[in-house]
Amino acid sequence: EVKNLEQMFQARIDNDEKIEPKDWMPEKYRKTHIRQISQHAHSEVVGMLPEGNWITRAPSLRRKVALLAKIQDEGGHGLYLYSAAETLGISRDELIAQLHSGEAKYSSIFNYPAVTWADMGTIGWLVDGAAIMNQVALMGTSYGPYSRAMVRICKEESFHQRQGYEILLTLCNGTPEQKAMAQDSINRWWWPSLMMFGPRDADSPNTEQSVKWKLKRKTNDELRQAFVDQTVPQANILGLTIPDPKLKWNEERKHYDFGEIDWEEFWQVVKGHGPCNKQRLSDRINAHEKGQWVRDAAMAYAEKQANKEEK
Ligand code: FAQ
Repeated sequence: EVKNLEQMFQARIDNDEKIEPKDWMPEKYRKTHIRQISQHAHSEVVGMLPEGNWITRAPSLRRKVALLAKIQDEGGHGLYLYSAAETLGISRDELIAQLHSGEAKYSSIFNYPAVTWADMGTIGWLVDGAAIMNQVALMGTSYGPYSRAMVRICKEESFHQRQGYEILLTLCNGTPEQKAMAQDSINRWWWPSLMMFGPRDADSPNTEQSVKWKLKRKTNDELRQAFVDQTVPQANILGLTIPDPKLKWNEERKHYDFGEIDWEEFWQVVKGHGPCNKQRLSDRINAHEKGQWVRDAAMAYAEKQANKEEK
């Protein structure tokens, strides 16, 4: 019986139909989606922290306004994604508890520190750039609520990316010190950005099944290669050097060849031992606890409204 249902389910996916919350789905499809969508949501929310560090130190009012708007967008993305995960039968409280206990992951990239203003440019350019590469593919994902959330998120991310690139363009056209600050920032963020796409396909336990279910429309290595190909010409316009001596156009493959990622560093960060893992998690837990009064007030208000309606 279940086997039959599974075959029919796979046939719908092969036929490019979207799966909706009330449709029958294999338990593993549900679990895998809760895992990926919630980790994506956690990444957006934790991702507010490195840039939050610079709001009060932005060099002009205009920069401050744009940065503030971008960070607010990230919070919004987290909320859509938590809502999409909730359609799979898990509560937001459970999801947040999984983040706070360390059971659920969030993107490795947000465990690196943002130490100069140039990092605001680089995060927008490289981190949002990598996020867009991944999320444009996810617009075609098979689960309806996730796919639809991606449409708006991608539009907002492209504003974020241009916002970052413009910060770097300004620095690169500025004084030698400003250009050096931009170069230093690229040196620190380049490799962690490539790590955002996850392990090599050969070392990725989830890819094969996720591609079959069209949760993933492209593999980790395919997206990483597309990101490198897209980003190198943008670095050339800035006049910045990508810190990879093996980076070279391969005329036969029509792609850039690039050096090996430090996978030891990647797994250390994923397992919680990166430069900022402990700080990020404790900042999140702190913010959640300090926000208890807001949740209490919202609940009290909702109850009052419900009582009014009854009368
Ligand atoms: N960091 O078998 P796979 C943003 C884990 S963008 C940490 O390949 P999968 C916007 C993986 O979870 C960033 N962990 O896994 C923004 C799995 O562990 P598990 C968020 C990683 O899921 C910009 C294990 O390794 N974007 O926030 C990472 O098929 C600027 C084995 O890996 C998304 O989440 C990593 N980099 O592929 C915000 C996109 N890579 O769960 C603020 C949606 C892998 O079995 C500022 N997610 N792991 O315990 C995806 O596309 C996929 O989940 C991948 C991983 C591609 C990330």
